[in-house]
Amino acid sequence: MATHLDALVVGAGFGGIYQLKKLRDQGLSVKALDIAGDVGGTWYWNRYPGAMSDTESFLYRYSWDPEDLRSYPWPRHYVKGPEVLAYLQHVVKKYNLRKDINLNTALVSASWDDSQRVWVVETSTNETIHARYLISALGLLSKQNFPKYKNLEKFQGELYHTGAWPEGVTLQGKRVGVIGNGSTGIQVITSAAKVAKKLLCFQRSPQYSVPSGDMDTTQAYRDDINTRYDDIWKQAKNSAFAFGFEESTIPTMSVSSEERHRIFEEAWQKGNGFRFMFGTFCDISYNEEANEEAARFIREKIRNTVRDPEKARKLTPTDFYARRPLCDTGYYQQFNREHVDIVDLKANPIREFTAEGIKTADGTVHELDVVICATGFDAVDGNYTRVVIKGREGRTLKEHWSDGPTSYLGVAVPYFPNLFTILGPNGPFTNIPPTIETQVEFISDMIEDAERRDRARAHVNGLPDGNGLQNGTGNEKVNGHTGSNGSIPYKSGIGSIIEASADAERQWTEVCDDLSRESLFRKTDSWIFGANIPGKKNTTMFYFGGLGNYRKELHSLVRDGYRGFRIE
Ligand code: FAD
Ligand code: NA7
Repeated sequence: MATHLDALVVGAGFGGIYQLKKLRDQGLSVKALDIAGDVGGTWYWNRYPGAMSDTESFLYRYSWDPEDLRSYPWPRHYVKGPEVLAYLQHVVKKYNLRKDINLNTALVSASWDDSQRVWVVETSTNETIHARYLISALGLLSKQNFPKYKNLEKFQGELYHTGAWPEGVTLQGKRVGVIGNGSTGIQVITSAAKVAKKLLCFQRSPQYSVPSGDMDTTQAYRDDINTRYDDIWKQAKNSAFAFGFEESTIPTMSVSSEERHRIFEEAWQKGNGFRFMFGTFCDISYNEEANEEAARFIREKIRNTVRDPEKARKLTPTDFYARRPLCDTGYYQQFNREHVDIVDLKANPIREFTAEGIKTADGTVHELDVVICATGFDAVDGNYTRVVIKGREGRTLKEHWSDGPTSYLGVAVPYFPNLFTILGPNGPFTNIPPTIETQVEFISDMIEDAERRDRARAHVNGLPDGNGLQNGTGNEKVNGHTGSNGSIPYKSGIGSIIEASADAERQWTEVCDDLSRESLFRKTDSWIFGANIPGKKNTTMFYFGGLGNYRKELHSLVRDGYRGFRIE
């Protein structure tokens, strides 16, 4: 027997939790499911030592609960992984959401039934769910990238991926190898260096990283943030990256070299990767000369920090400073410890694993007790490739995305009516919670609009009011759940359709393509354009126009009666 819902949310991270709350508050019968054993998404899975957000604490949270915002504690300028997890668990508890979340349950497939206007969802627990709206909050960084090394299975030690870190692991006194030095790698390396007996970093590309500026918060600091919180969110949501600072409008070469150095040094002392890249000057991410100035400043810092010239040489990047900007809590400093070293994989690649450790091309077997893959994620569409989603006329999302993942606004895909993708392809590249809020609120408003039209239609036709109900009174309980306003539950019948047009998707894809054309990010291999996964098409996966402009676009298309959507 199938379960009938108005809406099903898949994923219980920042996105899924808010979406569940929002639609429940609108009175829909809604449930969420997550393959994980608890809520938290990213912060459930990434429990590796050193995990922390690189968005400052005051903006790595929801903005919509003013009381919680001002009272919930965050003792340092950056939230650590377990603190983010505890925060999300707290929100779920506070709003009594857990009863509507099925954990340890994966969405396996979803097919659109055009005659009934429902998504028919099959789960890993053999449940069938009929939902009028399907909202995927699968996360853009949650399908792990686990490189396929020869003889990996022969390794007798412990092997972990940072994105699926089990509880209870200790690195104390062990010989540890870390493959990868992106945002995650530098965090785990900085933490492991302090406890491991030996730490060997298998590095393919050196990275530019700046200090995070993490420190304890003072009461005065917190009071100041609390007083200004409304303005802080307003500024963040209207800025490009939503990291809580004003992005610079000054071209790098428009000031003297002394002034340039002073501005870089000030940002270095203050901390935060996004602030360094986008708060100092306006053109570092697309002007090669500007980029080289910033890169040179960081290279100099690396050379001045790392005492061993050979280690410093290996750690110093020479390519563009054009990946997601990193910040750290003393990454380069760890290489001044005797027991911490680097293997340069470009010069000396990994050949295979052995029972004892990792064998490199020069024939050395690096003996290790633990190998940590900090090798990142199949980002943005990675999670969608693990499930089968079939839209109108049996078209699968995989087919629709055969030339690279696309969507309208990052939230909707033509041929897939009533499917909404939180952080879908070509959404804004920002501090993520404010983008999630923007998308959840847009999706929820659009659903509310469609439901209102449906109720009006039902009223005109003399049918009972309530979410497209054509059968029943509108007051039945579905699986024991009634909407929080006491009305609602979906029973059966033909409901609304919300579908992005193919034209709107094409135009949005062009906008995103154009915006990234000049970016040096596009010329640098990383997950942002899909270049980190062997065989994955290198393509535009983000909107680089900034959150403020994205929100303006949403407002304008809503004013135009949801331009680009068919609402029926
Ligand atoms: P997620 O938190 O990824 O949640 C998605 C959920 O979907 C997961 O729980 C997963 O189990 C579930 N799921 C996936 N497929 C299925 C399926 N088929 N069936 C059922 N459930 C499924 N962003 C920032 O803005 N600032 C930061 O500082 C920052 N730091 C980060 C650090 C790390 C180590 C990582 C990995 C990411 C970081 N991010 C950061 C990005 C982070 O992913 C987002 O900020 C945010 O947590 C995303 O929330 P989400 O709900 O969209 O997705
Ligand atoms: P990233 O940024 O994709 O970094 C992955 C790292 O792993 C990076 O150093 C890669 O080197 C390295 N890597 C990947 N595959 C291999 C193989 N096969 N061999 C050796 N090294 C490899 O992922 P993160 O988890 O650090 O961060 C992702 C985002 O999550 C981050 O931006 C934050 O938003 C949070 P490469 O640079 O490709 O040469």
